[in-house]
Amino acid sequence: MTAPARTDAAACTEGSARTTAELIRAEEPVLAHNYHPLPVVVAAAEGAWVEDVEGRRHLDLLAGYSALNFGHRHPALIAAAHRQLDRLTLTSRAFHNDRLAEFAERLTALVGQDMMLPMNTGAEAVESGIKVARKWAYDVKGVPADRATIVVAADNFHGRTTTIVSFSTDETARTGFGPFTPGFRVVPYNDLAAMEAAIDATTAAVLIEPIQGEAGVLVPDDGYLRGVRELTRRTGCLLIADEIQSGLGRTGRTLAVDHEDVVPDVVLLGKALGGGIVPVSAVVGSREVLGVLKPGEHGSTFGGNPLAAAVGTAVVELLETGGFQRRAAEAGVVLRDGLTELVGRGVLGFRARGLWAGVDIDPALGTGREISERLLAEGVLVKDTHGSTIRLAPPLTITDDELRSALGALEKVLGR
Ligand code: IF1
Repeated sequence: MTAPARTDAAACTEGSARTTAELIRAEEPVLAHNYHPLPVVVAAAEGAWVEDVEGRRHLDLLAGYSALNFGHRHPALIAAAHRQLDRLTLTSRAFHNDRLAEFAERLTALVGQDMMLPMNTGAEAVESGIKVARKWAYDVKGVPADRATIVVAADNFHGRTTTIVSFSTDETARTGFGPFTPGFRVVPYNDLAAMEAAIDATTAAVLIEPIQGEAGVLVPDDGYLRGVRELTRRTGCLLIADEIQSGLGRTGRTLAVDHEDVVPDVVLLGKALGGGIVPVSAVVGSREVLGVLKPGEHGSTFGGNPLAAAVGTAVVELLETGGFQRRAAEAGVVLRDGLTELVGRGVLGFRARGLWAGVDIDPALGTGREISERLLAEGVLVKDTHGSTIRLAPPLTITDDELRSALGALEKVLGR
């Protein structure tokens, strides 16, 4: 794989104190083992490329699980962060800061909603969306106190907090973390009849991923999202779209729900909203819904901080022209065509939308983890999801040539 010239940032890794093996070994006694990372230690990055402590270059096809949609250290985002670092980083929301109004104005306009609630991580946005939906159910819909229910999809992934794993169907994510939060009903994804059967007078909302990321980039049938929108409107409950991974250009549109012209009552955003620099998330929704919050009822020390707002505004600015969305759609054709070539040659099948694909590898060739390790040796970073499925989610800044070379590495690893 021919990598571009080393970045100036990469040069700073020269003479790194310790090797890959030494750094991995050093983590072992002092770092909780909640991950099993690939054996690579990244030290610098730029665009779609990372450089490890040995000076090896790798194409990053994970992009921070879609937190790096604009590539590593996008110049406009880094500049916005530097400008703000030199002025003001945190006030708490006990006081106003001069960055939050513009962030709220431009983000709500970008996604076509009235108001936003700034948080930090995706899970915080999901938790906040759950709290707001329940409060809307009590204050607006008239559901009896503490009786609100929320309908979710099987194989969902919405984060790792105790309440969120309460409605996970992944035993690995749940086991050992009970007791769990009540008030959630799980129905099969992509099944409108099952969803309708689960909705009743207590239902505050339906919470779904427009495309299920961790489940393996599961794209629902055309019309499913419109069907959920029609069903929630008819039954008087909210549609909450978790766009934390699928949003902000990843699928070739600003939001994944845009592919079906669906406008949710609440949109949850995170990951790429922070530009890969700081954690930034948001609950963006209608005035009727977000208007239920009164002072003192919800909050966060860092939510809406001026550094996050400055970076978030720069991210919104990148998306306002539609250029990144169009690029993801165009590059998605290269990705889809390349994967189609590999079907029957080690790839059993794949699901893709924009620059996002879940690729099912023939288990006879190895597990997703083994394929990821072989791709690492070829200079390509990917992450397996479950079984023999790998997820491809490069930065939207990746070039066609870089994408084709990554697909060539996959073809080589498959050896068919
Ligand atoms: C990990 C994957 C997992 C998300 C959606 C909310 C959140 C996420 C649709 C929570 C976060 C991350 C978490 C990270 C790996 C990654 C992930 F789906 F992207 F691959 F785990 F399933 N909604 N997804 O995808 O956002 O609190 O993490 O900011 O936990 O290992 P967060």
